[in-house]
Amino acid sequence: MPDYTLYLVTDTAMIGSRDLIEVVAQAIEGGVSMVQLREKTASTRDFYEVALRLRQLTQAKGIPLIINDRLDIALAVEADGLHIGQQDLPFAVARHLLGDDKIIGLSVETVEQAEAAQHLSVDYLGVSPVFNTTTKADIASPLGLAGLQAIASFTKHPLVGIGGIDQENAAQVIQVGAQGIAVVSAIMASLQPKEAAQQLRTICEAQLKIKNL
Ligand code: TZP
Ligand code: MG
Repeated sequence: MPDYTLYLVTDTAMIGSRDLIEVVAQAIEGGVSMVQLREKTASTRDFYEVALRLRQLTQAKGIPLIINDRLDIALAVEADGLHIGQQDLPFAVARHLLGDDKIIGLSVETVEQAEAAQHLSVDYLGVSPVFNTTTKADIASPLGLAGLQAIASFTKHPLVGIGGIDQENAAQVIQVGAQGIAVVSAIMASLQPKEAAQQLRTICEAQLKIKNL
């Protein structure tokens, strides 16, 4: 099973003039265990090229690279997996095209969607959003810790919480049942991505250790 402890989702709008690969490299130094390349405005060529560069970095560091939404890009760069939402390609189509060896994550925004995912061979569910966030537009209302806990009570899939997670609330997300946290701004918007990742990793690891006692 991949290490979901600290899952970084990229956002180039948050890094100013910094180089994306450099920011991600620092975050990996700090303890990011998985990286999702999420590009909502890039051209296909730009998306492909940044994915290739990120592929080299993540491969060298032994960290899984997941591509958001674009199955063609995931295939083209031989990424480790794909993350899809409810409005993206149907899960079964993505699984068929990618095969059983790739990681596929699915976003769920309601308990019903998590129930519907029970019979799917997803690798993990992204529970979205746990808290309020301004990072993503058109977002469902937050599930809160109670919603995440409700999903954790019945799902057979590993859960990764996303949305508004930072150093203040990361511990609770793990406590109520997530295997890890996914963050955008807590790392991408930080001018010290390594330190931000280190703090988050320490918090999550401490909670996972308690849970696994
Ligand atoms: N999907 C659900 S919430 C979200 C995404 C991509 C954005 C999370 O960003 P942040 O900055 O960690 O709240
Ligand atoms: Mg999507």
